Amino acid sequence: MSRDLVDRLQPDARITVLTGAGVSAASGVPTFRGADGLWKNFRPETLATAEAFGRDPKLVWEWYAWRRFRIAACDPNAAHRVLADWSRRFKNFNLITQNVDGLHERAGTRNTICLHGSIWEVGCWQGCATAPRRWRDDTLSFAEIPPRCPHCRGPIRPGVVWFGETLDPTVVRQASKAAECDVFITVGTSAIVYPAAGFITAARHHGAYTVEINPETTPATSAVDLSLRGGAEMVLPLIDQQLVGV
Ligand code: BV8
Ligand code: ZN
Repeated sequence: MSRDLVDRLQPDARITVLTGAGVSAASGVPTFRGADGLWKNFRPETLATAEAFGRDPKLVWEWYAWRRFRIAACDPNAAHRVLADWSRRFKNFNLITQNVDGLHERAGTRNTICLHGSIWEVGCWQGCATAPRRWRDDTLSFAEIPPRCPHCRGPIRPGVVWFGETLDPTVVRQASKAAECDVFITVGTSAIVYPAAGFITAARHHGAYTVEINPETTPATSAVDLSLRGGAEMVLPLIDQQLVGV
């Protein structure tokens, strides 16, 4: 394992990790662009939009219900566990995730910044005055599709950020702050979706030592200092074993 990286993972170093669907692949959660990402031959980008929901909320909810059931049967893997442990052991640790599966939280990770929301949250599609912007509801029965808003009986929508929708400015500010760090590790992302992928170059501009962990090359591979080819569930425990005195 590269000494360059291990030597920089000092107890008081500012460490930020960006994760994508690849970190949950070993848990059995389908990735977006992997072969298992397709649902009923729909490309995720075509279903994860407000237009798609407006056109056919039943179809879009069937997709989110399918993902909820798949994710509910999955557990955090060794990659999630190492990152959760690091979030407790390193004083200045932040985790920025694109994942909506909640597995980082279930692993007990502290300082998690969820860029794209959570599949376990919902919101009122009409944005009625009485409903909070988002609320957690991991017990939706789907007896009725689309499920109904308890305040206005209009449809509710998944609490995720869809393509073409802006991210929560508070969350973007937190992630931009976290990109000001000493070591920035991007794990299991194809680095195609923005603004998420932009934090890799932002960290570089802040002088961070940048690392990629991915079995495949991505558009970020040529932009980082170190690119480690392998599964997150293998590579992160290997790095962790090298850490002494942290
Ligand atoms: C926005 C929630 C303002 C929903 C998601 C600049 C340039 C180009 C385009 C844009 C741009 N700025 C904005 C855009 C448009 C768009 C965008 O980026 N489009 C892409 C397709 C080019 N961005 C937006 O719309 C964003 N909003 O910018 O608002 C605006 C509005 C309009 C116009 C301009 C600006 C909102 C983006 C958020 C969308 N919501 N998710 C849901 O989940 O249902 S994105 C979703 O897709 C995920 O959250 C994630 O972000 C992305 C999937 O990427 P990955 O997670 O990386 O997964 P993927 O399958 O692609 O790759 C997995 C990787 O893991 C692979 O590399 C694989 O090799 C690796 N892997 C596999 N196994 C393992 C592994 N790695 C490690 N270990 C393993 N075991
Ligand atoms: Zn409502």
